[in-house]
Amino acid sequence: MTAQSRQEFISKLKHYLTPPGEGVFTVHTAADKRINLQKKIFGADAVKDNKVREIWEQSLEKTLPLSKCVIFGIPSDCGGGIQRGANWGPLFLRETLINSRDELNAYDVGDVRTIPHLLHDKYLNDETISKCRLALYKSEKIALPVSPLSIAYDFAKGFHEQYPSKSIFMIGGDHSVSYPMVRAYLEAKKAQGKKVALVHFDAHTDLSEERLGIDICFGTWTSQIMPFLETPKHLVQIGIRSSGQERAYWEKKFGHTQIWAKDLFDRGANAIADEVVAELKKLNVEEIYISFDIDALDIEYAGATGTPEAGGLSPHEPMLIMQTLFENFKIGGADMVEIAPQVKSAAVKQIEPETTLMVAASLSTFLIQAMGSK
Ligand SMILES: [Mn+2]
Repeated sequence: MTAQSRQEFISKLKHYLTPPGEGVFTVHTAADKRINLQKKIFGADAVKDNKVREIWEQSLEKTLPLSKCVIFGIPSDCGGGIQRGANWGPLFLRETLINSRDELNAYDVGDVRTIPHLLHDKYLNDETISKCRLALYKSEKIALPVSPLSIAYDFAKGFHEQYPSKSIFMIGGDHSVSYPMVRAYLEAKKAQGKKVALVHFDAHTDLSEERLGIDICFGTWTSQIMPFLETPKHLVQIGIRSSGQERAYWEKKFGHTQIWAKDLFDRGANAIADEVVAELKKLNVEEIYISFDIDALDIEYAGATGTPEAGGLSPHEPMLIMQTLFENFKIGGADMVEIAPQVKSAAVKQIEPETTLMVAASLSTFLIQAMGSK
């Protein structure tokens, strides 16, 4: 297969992505947030004169190549399943980011155009693919993917081919959206001959092999990514505390490293960070991908999520671990997933979604700045 040209790549983005904040198919819901975000990115006149798409399309060619790290939204929660609502994560988190900082030093490439009933093209028949191509691309003959995970994979694969030293900060979405991003990242780095590791913050292992017959979803994506790692030791999970199995079961089954929330409290974030760095250095890891499920944090900080869990981390703990990782490795890719701004369980006491969004924004800002700087 011959590599696609830069022009072909950009042309695909115009088809299967949307300007930032437009990936959820709706007119009125959260329109105030979308307008506020687009005014800040494109200017008030662009929004007033209906020029957002035109300016965004030009920016794909002109501005994207200038930024070391790009922001990318996958507003899909089709891979979730306990309490959905993470499809609003990309818009709400971006708006919090842009309201709390003037300069993020990252180009926002936009959102996946999301058909909310679809997950991955491999689950679809030809008739459905044709109909969805007609809906998204106005032609059945445009041979582009139609499901959010398939579009995200095509985008990330093309991005790493076109810009081998740039990084993507992805905002989800339920955790299934990390599968295409991490897979494309691992494949690209393997082709570059780089040794990389995946550091996964989460209350849950996401290591089921299937869930009701579905092999790529929020509860399975990590087990499905495992074959793309050079060794299972290149996966480190941090913050685990809600699992049907003991820690020994998972580590024995997959051969990777798990750090449960309790280990972290017993030994302290500093010691854990040093251990993780030492282990990954021993394995000659050069670069890491950080996948951050907001429910790694305690329910007190992350109530606006599908499965909030007590007994979790305080924001300064993952921050400290990520800072130590960044001092020792390049962060080559990252994501922030499972923020469901319109979800609130009865157990949540604090003001939501503001609390979750502010905490997620501060962790995200660190990751974006880190990726933009080396
Ligand atoms: Mn997860």
